[in-house]
Amino acid sequence: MVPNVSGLPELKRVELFHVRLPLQHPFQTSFGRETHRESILVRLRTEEGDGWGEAPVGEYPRYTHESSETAWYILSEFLGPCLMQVQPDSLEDWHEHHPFIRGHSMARSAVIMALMDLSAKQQGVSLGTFYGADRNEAYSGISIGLQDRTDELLQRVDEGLNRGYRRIKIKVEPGRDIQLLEAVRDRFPDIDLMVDGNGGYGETELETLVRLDAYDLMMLEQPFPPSAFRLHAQLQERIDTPVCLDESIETMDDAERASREDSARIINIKQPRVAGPANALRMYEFCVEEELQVFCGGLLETGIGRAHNVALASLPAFNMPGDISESKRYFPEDVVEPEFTLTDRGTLALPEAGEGISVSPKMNFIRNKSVRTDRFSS
Ligand code: OSB
Ligand code: MG
Repeated sequence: MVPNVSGLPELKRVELFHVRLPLQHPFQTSFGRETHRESILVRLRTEEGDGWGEAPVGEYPRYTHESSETAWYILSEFLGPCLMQVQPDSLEDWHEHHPFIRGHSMARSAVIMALMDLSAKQQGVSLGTFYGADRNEAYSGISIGLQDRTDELLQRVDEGLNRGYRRIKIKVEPGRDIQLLEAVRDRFPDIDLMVDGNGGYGETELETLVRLDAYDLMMLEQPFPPSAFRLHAQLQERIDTPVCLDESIETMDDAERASREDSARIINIKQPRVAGPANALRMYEFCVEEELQVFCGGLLETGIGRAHNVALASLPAFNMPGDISESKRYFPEDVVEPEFTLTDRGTLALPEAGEGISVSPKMNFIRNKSVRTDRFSS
């Protein structure tokens, strides 16, 4: 259930940070290669403390139409100044009074995240508890990008398993799929394994994708482009492996369509892609009712977005390990302390007795990594 957010403290200031962090390893998918992570951090300042959110947009509009440039535009031109004018007392208040903006879910999500963080802190509970979690940790898995060589991929899988991750996801693309799975399964016959195509496949590759059914995969994520509901349904009909939709699902209507048309058995829920935690919680409830499995995805977030992901993925139905790994897998240094580290249970845990996001942003480091900042006050 979406928690009741009301009686929010007066906003003194809105601050935006466009950060750029080097990635520990370049991340390559069927849509491109990234060596740095760009993200927009939102800080809502009040006398009672700060609320934080993140739009993990990336430098280029590849995963969705959003990029650091568009999210900066939406947040600095519209949402930031408007927050000061509206002074939202509740989420409904914000929804009613903020300027209507079509799309740009990640920019809008960052604001809703920050309001949720403020509200949880005001009530003295962690975000996970605020959302109805019954545990203080999220099951953790890793997502490994395309590697230049197969032996490098095997090495990365081996490292992840040795580190204690509960399952491995590998990226695939046309021409680099069956041969990768042969190699991984040959070396690691029994591990929990999944693949993600990031929309790189087309109708002509349907037969190849059907052959992936033989590799005992936990799921086959988003092989076809976002709008290809029918194609995903055709594939799902022919394989036992559950199809999971990521890029296809931006709204509740999309989730309903996937359910109605049997395009998938699993929905990858990412708060930024569905315009924030309130919608993510609604989608979670819908999936539970419709007996769709939920999976918590990630977008190479900094510690701030990661804290929001851990909170969501602590909800009971998230019982598959999500794409939520420790800070050091992504960045040499993270923007929060303590950094996220893997527990010996293969989970990411939030500090006990934490409030809201339960981690502290490191202001000097954030300023240092900012390529631009903006602020709005009353
Ligand atoms: O498809 O899940 C994806 C990162 C950027 C864009 C899309 C995706 C990803 C990931 C990273 O797979 C998962 C993570 O944050 O660990
Ligand atoms: Mg994906």
